[in-house]
Amino acid sequence: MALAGCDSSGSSGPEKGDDNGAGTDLPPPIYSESAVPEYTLPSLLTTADGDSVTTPSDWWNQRRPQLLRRFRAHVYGHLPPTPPTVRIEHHSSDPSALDSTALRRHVTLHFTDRPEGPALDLLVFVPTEAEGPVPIFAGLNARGNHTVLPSDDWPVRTIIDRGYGLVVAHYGDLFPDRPEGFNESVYQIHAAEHDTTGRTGSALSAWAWGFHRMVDYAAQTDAIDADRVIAVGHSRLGKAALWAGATDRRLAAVVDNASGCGGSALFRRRYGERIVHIDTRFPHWFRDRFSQYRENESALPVDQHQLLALMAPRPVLVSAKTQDRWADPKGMFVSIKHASPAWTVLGHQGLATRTLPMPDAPVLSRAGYHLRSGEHTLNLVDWGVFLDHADRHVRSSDPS
Ligand code: GTR
Repeated sequence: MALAGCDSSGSSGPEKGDDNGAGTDLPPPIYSESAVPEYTLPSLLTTADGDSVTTPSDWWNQRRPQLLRRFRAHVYGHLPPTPPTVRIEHHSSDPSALDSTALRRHVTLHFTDRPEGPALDLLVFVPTEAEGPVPIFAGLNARGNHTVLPSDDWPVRTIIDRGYGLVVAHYGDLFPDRPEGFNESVYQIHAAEHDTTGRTGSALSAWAWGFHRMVDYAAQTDAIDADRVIAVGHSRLGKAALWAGATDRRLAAVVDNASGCGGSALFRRRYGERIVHIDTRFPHWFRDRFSQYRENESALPVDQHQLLALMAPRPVLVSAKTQDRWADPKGMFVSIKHASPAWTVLGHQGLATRTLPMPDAPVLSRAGYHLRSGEHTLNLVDWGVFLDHADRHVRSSDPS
């Protein structure tokens, strides 16, 4: 079956025009629905003991903790420990940024008493017109805080004009994005007491931990409503945002932009990027044991609809792009569709469609899906949809 609305050109694959990863022994990616194998997803609403999950108490007390343990054990590993205190160092504050529509702050979060200890630089924007604490998008960026203001990825003025704040940090402060990055990562805060090799943690867990620290910052900042922090991330940082939302219920919502493999796409479809591709090129993103599922997806005890379900009943928006075959836009849809029963068990509406929506026709239910025409990017069109979803489910706290 062809993927309705999804183009066959353009992707975020390793080598444009040669998605096989030239010069490697990696298998070529599957880009045809007819080549997607038959698969059975691991059950969402059956416990490890075979019991059906029919009540919120079954979910909260049994199934959710089981799923979290499995994602830690097999995919992302453990997060660095929560620091006992987070000290905020204020560097600068400009109350008339963006034509006086925003207060801009630059602060550093310190997690230890050691001046050389790992720290996280935050760039913060809050609307000056706001009455009371504002909801805020929290994001990690891949190119540095200084690149945020002029970039398409972060349309700060639009976000501010819609009444939201924005807090961003550079992901490299948490875990430099290379296999040996563990040695300079936030795992070093507790290196003495923990695994010193990094094999039971991962870069994705360190990045997820960074989102949690942004909630800590929100909780200490009067202008921000710490109960309405929305994690947002693109691509590898979309994977991190999802894992952050799964592991910290203080995050009010998650927006996943093109997270693909290791994010919201189903591993078992094997379409586009597969475990063998991602774990060969980026072994540090995942914990050690994840490698055993290369070309053996069906042995993995979890799949990514279960990751999305860990967000329930909070709002989550999965945003895919038609030309982004490497990230499997249809796999991201099927995943949120199969996650949806978790919202239902918890008394909320899940995904409001059973069929893949047409491009550019976002489904803004509490568990939402958006297929934007175009490539593997994050842009103003995406943000328009994120803000609409947030208006409906975070700002107005719509109970549905
Ligand atoms: C790709 C990777 C994807 C995605 C992307 C990105 O090379 O294969 O999983 O994370 O990078 O983060 O830009």
